[in-house]
Amino acid sequence: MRRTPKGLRLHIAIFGRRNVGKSSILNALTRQEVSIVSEIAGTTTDPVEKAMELLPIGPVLFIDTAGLDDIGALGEKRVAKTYKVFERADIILLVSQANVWGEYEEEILEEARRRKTPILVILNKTDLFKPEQDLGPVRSNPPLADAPNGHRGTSNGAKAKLNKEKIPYVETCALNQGWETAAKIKNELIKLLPSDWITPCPIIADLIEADDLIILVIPIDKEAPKGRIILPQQQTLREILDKKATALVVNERNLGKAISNLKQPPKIVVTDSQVFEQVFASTPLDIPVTSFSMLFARCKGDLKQLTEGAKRIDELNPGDKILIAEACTHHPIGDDIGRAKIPNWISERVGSKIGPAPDSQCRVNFDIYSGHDFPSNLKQYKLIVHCGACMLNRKEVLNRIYEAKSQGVPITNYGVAIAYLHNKLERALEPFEKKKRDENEKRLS
Ligand SMILES: Nc1nc2c(ncn2[C@@H]2O[C@H](COP(=O)(O)OP(=O)(O)OP(=O)(O)O)[C@@H](O)[C@H]2O)c(=O)[nH]1
Ligand SMILES: [Mg+2]
Repeated sequence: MRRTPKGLRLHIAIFGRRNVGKSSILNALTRQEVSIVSEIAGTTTDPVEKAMELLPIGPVLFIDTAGLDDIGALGEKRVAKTYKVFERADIILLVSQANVWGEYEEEILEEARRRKTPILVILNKTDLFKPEQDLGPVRSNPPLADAPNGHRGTSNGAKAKLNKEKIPYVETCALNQGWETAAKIKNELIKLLPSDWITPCPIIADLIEADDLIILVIPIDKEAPKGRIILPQQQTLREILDKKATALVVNERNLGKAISNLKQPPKIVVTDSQVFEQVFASTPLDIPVTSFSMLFARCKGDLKQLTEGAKRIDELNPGDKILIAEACTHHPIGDDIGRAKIPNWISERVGSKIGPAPDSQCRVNFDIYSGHDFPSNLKQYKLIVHCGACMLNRKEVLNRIYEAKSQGVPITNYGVAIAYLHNKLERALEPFEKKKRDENEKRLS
């Protein structure tokens, strides 16, 4: 189970001020010394990740962060890194010292609200505070100078506030009741599980039926990883098998022959975007065809918005800046799809719009970002072209789409852009349109 890819894990991020016990909570939950714990504020610097199987929830990725009240030039950088973690958190654990509630805690609550991320507050270090200390209402903005520990609010005050706002919380002592702490948190976590975690959206299962035959076209080129097929292809294959349907896996060279050898046409052909053009050309028009990227754009992102984004390619002009965002940090080889092929196709398209002109005048500028690095100022871009994001969880993909939308920048992804650039978007979308039509018909009958 430890091999479940990160993108498929529930991301649970731990936030709070320095020294409140965030790393102790992580260690209690994992029952391991994953993060260094010390009484020195600012012990955790970079986010610490721990993948594990958290029963009964399943594969999760815990992310311990640096305190949001970190100070100094380095502190600022750490806080910025911590903020990045909000983008991929499916659930937020806000740890506060039991008697402390102030601007930092409010800030985390606000961030969770803004992103519609479920949150659980952990009032830790209950052993340090006697009930008689719990007097007076919470102060929402205690001056930091008063409190390395922000000793202003009281846990009663904090609890009253949380109760009033119906924010779930647990009270813990991570120091010497690790097991109890973990049990309390797990109980509450189960109640907060996002619905797309409980019922994940289908990749292909809703487009096919038992006994259908599906052809998957998987080219084995220089970019194919050694000795295996990539995650989206594995996941699609798994769903076909779960559905009790049959998959025929071919490379692009054998597709035509495979189709003509069949007694019945396949229900659908799904291709890797690398050989999109060839596969669309050699699949008879009466057989539905789409790409793995289109399937994933639908289940992981927002197909409608990514489609609208692709259509904006024709509005680009020479000199415009485009952001290419890749989720993984692979070494580009030869004609890399994101670094060479897509930029070339887009440049050609823009070039053809302005007619004969020296190549230098047709150039569109591309910025490439990879990993969790996604620029915060998107307004400088006329378009964002994102990879299929198999390494990111859905939350992070949706967050990026949301960010792009809120800054008014169109966004598309590799697969949708490739379909559009080859003038095949409509055909690639048809299987999804057909499904919608069938559902409507069923509803009306
Ligand atoms: N008394 C008491 N001490 C605790 C409790 N939980 C953690 N501590 C102690 O508080 C100190 C800070 O704990 P950490 O887990 O390192 O806190 P953190 O929030 O990760 O701190 P930074 O990484 O510096 O932001 C350590 O000395 C812990 O042993 C608790 O429930 N009660
Ligand atoms: Mg820590």
